[in-house]
Amino acid sequence: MTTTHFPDGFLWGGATAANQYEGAWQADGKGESMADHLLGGTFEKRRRFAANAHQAGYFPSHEASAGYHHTEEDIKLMAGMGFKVYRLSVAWTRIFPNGDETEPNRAGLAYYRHVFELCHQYDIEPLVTISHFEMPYQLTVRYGGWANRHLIDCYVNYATTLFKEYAGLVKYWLTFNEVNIGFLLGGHTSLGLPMVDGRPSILGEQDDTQTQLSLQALHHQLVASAKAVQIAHALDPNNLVGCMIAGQVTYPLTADPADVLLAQRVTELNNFYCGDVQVRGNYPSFAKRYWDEHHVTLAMLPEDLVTLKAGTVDFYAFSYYSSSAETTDPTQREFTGNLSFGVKNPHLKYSEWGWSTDPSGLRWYLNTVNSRYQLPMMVVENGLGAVDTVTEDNKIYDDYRIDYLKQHIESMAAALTDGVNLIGYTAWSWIDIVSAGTGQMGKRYGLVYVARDDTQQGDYHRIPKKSYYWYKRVIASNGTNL
Ligand code: P53
Repeated sequence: MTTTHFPDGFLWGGATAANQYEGAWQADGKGESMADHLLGGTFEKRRRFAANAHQAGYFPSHEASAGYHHTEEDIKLMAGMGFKVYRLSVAWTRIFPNGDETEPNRAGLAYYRHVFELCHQYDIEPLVTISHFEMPYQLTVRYGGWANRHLIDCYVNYATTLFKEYAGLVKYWLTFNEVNIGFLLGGHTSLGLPMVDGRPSILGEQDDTQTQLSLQALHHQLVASAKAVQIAHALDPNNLVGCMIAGQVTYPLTADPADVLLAQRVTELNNFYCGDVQVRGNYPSFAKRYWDEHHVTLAMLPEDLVTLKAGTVDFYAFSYYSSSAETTDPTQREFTGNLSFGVKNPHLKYSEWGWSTDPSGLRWYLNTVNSRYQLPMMVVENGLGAVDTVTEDNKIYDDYRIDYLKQHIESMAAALTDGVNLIGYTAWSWIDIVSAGTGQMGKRYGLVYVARDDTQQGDYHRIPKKSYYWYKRVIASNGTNL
């Protein structure tokens, strides 16, 4: 048992993303995002992308958790837990419906202003993800998504609009959610690449052509991110801008040196390809080998290297859910879960969606990143997607979720004793939302239940779960009463 030592002012809170939480996909002038075009799926049945978001079928983000219509109630619920920070994303399409307008949509700006003002009334600091898997669909239609350099200008205009509009209201920013996930998943919708025959929605097959396209798109995102960092700093020195990396912990399955080497290579590619660019301002030394192996030639302007160097982030934010294992033994290869990588680790338990529970992995990751970058860190996503049952008297006893969160908070406390500079933690998600990977409401992450299911039944009323009251105690005791 570790004694917990969370620093004073530690930023306890929770997170959401607009496309998974807000719904109201066409309210007040909002345009269609990539996420609005994704149909619902399951663990077994992958989500598909539809060119027409008005066609028959279930598009989970259209209504999501109806957060847009529960603003006051939801912020009050967060305040009830004693949140110090609320991580949310701005839907780009509420501000620029097509993504490339010059003038923003005033109604969209007003909505988030209201959200941020309410947060401050309760002393909750907003932490804003500028782009969380919800880029405007028209940027794909008109330009082919992030593979087109023009997207940098569209993003910079959008980010600059946010920095100016919310000056004094928001100081913590993240440029792109899980910026590393787009190419790892072989052309995720966050890259906005055109979809062929409904694919790749999520989890495409990776071939070199797709790697080329994904890495080119990613390069543009990294340049856009670095430009945004510089603008944020120039406009207000109080702005703190972070990267947001999907934290990928990969162990060697055995002590066979070939497995150890493979795990190291996977770890470096998955985390440091993007991390090094955003934190150190240049591509890591292994990038060239990787490009050569996959016949990738990136179109890069000389000025890009200057931009990347000048636009490094102030803190390192990441998500952490589970760890993977890798081996060179072909007989061990099997599919472990949706959107998870590697092979099954016999030492770990897996969720209904095939994600391992590994709190030690979080300590490993915090230490690994700390050794490499020595930056303040924030865990901005961590949680358990599970099926919840509502009792006859309307209660949800989610002891499994409490257990998961408790173990990970203990692991953070242990990492603090190792000397890492951890400044915040936002549970994913503090309220039930649509799963990004499967599109299900039934894969619930919340500390608050939302009465809505995958058959589209339910009136969205909110019920605090057992974990809600538990987390309130954790925050009140600054992480000592777990
Ligand atoms: P869901 C892949 C692997 C790890 C995390 O995931 C990932 C993804 C991409 O989906 O995404 C993050 O909802 C993401 C959130 C998402 C959360 O993990 O598939 O930033 O939007 O909801 C959990 O269970």
